[in-house]
Amino acid sequence: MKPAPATVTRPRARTLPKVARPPLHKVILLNDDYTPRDFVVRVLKAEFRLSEDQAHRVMITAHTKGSCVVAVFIKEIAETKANRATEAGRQQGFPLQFTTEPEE
Ligand code: TYC
Repeated sequence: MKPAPATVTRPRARTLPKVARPPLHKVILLNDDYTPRDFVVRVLKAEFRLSEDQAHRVMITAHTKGSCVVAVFIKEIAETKANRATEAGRQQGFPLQFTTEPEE
């Protein structure tokens, strides 16, 4: 009788958890010449739950640089929040604009 071949053991393939994360989308605040600064801050606090301090910084960044990323969310939430915030300005007659774009 031949001896049984030596058992070859290989490390088990490592099972990586495949938890797909949804791609995130940025909400971007755009500067304009007409919307009052304190109104922009108020919308940022109300719609994005930013603190007074965070909202003021985001507003000033958009004011000086032209735009500022406010926050990131899954696509649907980003779009809903951007639309609601833009609509809040429109209701008061301001051209305040929020846009969204996928995060790279
Ligand atoms: N530029 C506006 C002003 O001088 C204020 C402002 C800041 C408007 C940021 C929009 O995203 C904005 N009254």
